[in-house]
Amino acid sequence: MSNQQDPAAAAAPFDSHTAANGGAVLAQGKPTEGERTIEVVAKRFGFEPSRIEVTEGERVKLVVRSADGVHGVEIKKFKVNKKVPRGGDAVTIEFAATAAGEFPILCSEYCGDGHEEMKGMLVVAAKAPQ
Ligand SMILES: [Cu+2]
Repeated sequence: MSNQQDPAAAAAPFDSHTAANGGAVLAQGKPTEGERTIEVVAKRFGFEPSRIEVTEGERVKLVVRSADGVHGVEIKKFKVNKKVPRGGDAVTIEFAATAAGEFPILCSEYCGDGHEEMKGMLVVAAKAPQ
């Protein structure tokens, strides 16, 4: 047992990272304040994850790849509609989740017999009152 004090802790008596980001970081890659990055895989016939949860007011960055052929990502509420090429190249979609609610994520490129069933859900949680 040692009573030695950690010199770094002694030099920094205040916790310098207070909740500037609200602690809501599931993001991958470099953290940008107020932005959430979510990796999505589009495949016949669904999105992975099929349910994406964010908070009202957040800027959302979807990095979408196809696991097979051409697909599309459409979220009408936020005027998102982007083609996802075959071959796995990433497509980046950025938008602000400016309204709370549940919004369908659709495939906007016909991709086969299950195309109509290819749906996800964007869930935007209402911002907690300050
Ligand atoms: Cu599709």
